[in-house]
Amino acid sequence: MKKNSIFVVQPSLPPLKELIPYLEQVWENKMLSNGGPFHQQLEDELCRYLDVPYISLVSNGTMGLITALQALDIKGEVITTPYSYVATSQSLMWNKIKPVFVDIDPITLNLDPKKIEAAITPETSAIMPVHVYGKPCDVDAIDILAKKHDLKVIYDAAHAFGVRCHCGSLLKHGDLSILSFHATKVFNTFEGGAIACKDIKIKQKIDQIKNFGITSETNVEHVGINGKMSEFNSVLGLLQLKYIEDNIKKRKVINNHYRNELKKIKGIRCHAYSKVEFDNYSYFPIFVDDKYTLTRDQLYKKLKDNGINGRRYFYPLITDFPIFKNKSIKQEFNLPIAKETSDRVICLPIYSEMELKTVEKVLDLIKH
Ligand code: T4K
Repeated sequence: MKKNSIFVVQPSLPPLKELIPYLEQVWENKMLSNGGPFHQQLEDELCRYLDVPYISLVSNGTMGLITALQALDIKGEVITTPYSYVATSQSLMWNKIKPVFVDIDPITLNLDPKKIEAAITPETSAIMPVHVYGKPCDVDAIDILAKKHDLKVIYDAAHAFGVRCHCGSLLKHGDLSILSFHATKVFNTFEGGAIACKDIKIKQKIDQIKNFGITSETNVEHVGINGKMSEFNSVLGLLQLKYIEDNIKKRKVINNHYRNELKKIKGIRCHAYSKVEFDNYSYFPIFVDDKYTLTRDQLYKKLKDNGINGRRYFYPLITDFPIFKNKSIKQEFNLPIAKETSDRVICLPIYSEMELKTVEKVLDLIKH
């Protein structure tokens, strides 16, 4: 990492001095993992903050996706998006499920519900959409499709911490929603994640699966895994929660400034989707059109050469990685919108402590 470089994100951290009293309690309790008191407290507080009935904490978002698929016994084929981080599809592969890729909607940049039905086969057992950049999928249309075809819906909500749509918490949609608390996310516990669910029986099964499938002191009923969150990460989560609203507010200021200035630049488009009741401003993607003076990659390089490390989330498309082109999942990909989006995107730096002068520097580089 070059000194003075600006990255696509800088993690938000609570004041270090606030961590010490919590750690003293952890030292006192000697409960470091396997569902200690802070783990329980964080689950309770997140249920309240996110307005969901149940939360199961996990060691990271990917583990959450893998565990969720196990908990719902998903097999065969799952319809998903190629425009995401590779973890979405990898969680399917880990469960020996075939990802079936469907194109995205040009406005939401999420799985296009109008194209899902044509991809359903007798082998389809679920849909795994992603709320990319924290912008909601067309959850109502997906709900209707899932009911009609008796499919489960597992939302990859890695980017969508705290997001609310027209009917409240976005995490209430589908059977399960998975959050990532990775360092690069709006809400981080260094590493971590959570599964939000509505059914106590499913929560219990998730909690068993993430703890080696253990159901009692003398019984193991599921092929489980170690996907638990530690007390240290849980403590961090409790502290981060105190600052989340403030951090999101600061991101909003940066988001609005970017938007106001970028709309003046020919050939630069911002994310068009505005149907978010409460946004978390987790990413700031721009799309570089032919009318701009540089290509996407030239602009990406120009920014990088000047110390601004944007990221091309999500380029290449998942379907372009060799692991998704092997025999067992070979299929004809017809993904023009995803391809076009992936070829034009750059995510600009956005984080709560980002200084206005840094925002101005980014804008100046794009303007001139
Ligand atoms: N589903 C979706 C839709 C996801 O986007 C992700 C993860 C997942 C599922 C899986 O969730 P987890 O299992 O990760 O909980 C990053 C993250 O590693 C990944 O969590 C995230 N999505 C993805 C979109 O971005 P990279 O390879 O771009 O990360 P990296 O290390 O290049 O970090 C980006 C920049 O952030 C760095 O240039 C510097 C800065 N940074 C990073 C870290 C880790 C820091 O300043 N401090 C740090 O500690 O994947």
